[in-house]
Amino acid sequence: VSKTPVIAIVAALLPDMGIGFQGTLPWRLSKEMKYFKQVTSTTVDSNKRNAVIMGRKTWESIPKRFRPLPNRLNVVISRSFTDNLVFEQIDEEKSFYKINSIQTAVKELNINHPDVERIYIIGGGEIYNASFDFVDYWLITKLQVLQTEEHSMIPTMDTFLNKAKLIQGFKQEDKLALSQFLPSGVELPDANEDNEKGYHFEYTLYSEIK
Ligand code: FOL
Repeated sequence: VSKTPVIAIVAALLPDMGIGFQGTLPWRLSKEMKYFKQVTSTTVDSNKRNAVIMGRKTWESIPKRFRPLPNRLNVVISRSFTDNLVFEQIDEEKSFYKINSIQTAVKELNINHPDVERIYIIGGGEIYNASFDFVDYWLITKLQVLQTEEHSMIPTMDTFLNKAKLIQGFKQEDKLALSQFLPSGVELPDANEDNEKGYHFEYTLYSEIK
């Protein structure tokens, strides 16, 4: 895939690489969601915007009132968006496109959208696992369930990322590198770490091993 804008995966995951259960996120963490929104919306150049690429199931998991995700060019991937209409613009104002493959999506953004500053791949499992080979960065929120004496509340998961591919292809950058990677305006907590609803989480950056 030829590419100009930086392409980054944005994901929140548990230590076992779990990201989802029955088509949705197993947690509802408002601080983490605010970070997701800021990261994917903010650009350095105010005349540009970012694109978010997602699979059809992820699109359907976003509450209707929040989609298309505002201030971002939304691209939804589905194999059933086939035939000759590979790049169909559904609604110009709402900037929601549907495309039949992720490679086509990246290509089309490169060719027809010079106003796109960064491309963020926002899931889900199938899309992430198909993107390892051409993404530059991973913005991973590492979640941990805080253990209490009575019980651990680790949610049931049915969707996972490919850990081997992450470890073999990417290396974790330090905390400073994350703040330098993100446009100013994206707020990071002290030490890039936070807590909410029995979860501890750390915002991290991984870059491709060249
Ligand atoms: N990456 C990270 N770090 N956290 C996530 O929760 C996450 N979620 C997805 C992909 N990557 C992620 C996919 N799931 C919304 C809902 C689900 C979703 C992604 C986005 C959503 O509604 N976002 C709104 C804000 C909603 C709110 O304020 O509660 C948005 O405008 O981004």
